Amino acid sequence: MKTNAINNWTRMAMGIGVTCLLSFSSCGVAENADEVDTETTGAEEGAKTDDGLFESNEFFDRFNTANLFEDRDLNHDNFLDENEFNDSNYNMWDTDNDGLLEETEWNDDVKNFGLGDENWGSWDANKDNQVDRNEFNSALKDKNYFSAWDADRNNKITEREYTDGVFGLWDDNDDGFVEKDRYDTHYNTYFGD
Ligand SMILES: [Ca+2]
Ligand SMILES: [Ca+2]
Ligand SMILES: [Ca+2]
Ligand SMILES: [Ca+2]
Repeated sequence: MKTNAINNWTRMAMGIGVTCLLSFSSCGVAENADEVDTETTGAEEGAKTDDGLFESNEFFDRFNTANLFEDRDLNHDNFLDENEFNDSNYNMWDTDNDGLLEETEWNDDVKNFGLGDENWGSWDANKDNQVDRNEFNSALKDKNYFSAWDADRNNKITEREYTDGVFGLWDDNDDGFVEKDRYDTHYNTYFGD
């Protein structure tokens, strides 16, 4: 009896497996498996959300799902070169999207992107009260800013290097977590719609 029962289960499992191969839509097991995965992830995220803490993987996943790296990688080679990196940073730092970087935006940006003690006057080289793209690029170059993000020093920034870089800057005390309020504020300011 026992053996028969096992055989029956084996046949059933194989039957389901064949159904799975033939049609994903009719595959209850695969759907359930997906649901389990999602639920597990959701539970983990829920726990972190309840704790009010976010970690770098969650930021990577969110960034990746929203195709934000693709938006920045203009030549679609899966890396950001220095021009792509600088251009996208300029757009991001221009939080009111008027095409110019003003001192009020810049004050927050230098803090939020790891450049704390900076002098506006030295960035706005021609003193017209805006930092244009050329001024921005030369300021970043002076600080070797691109290299600091390029963790493996191959002159190209991967999506992971990029999101870990951003997350690291938001994680003030380097404990691998960012508080929900802080995370949401930064995310919406710089990566929101
Ligand atoms: Ca690229
Ligand atoms: Ca602006
Ligand atoms: Ca200027
Ligand atoms: Ca790299």
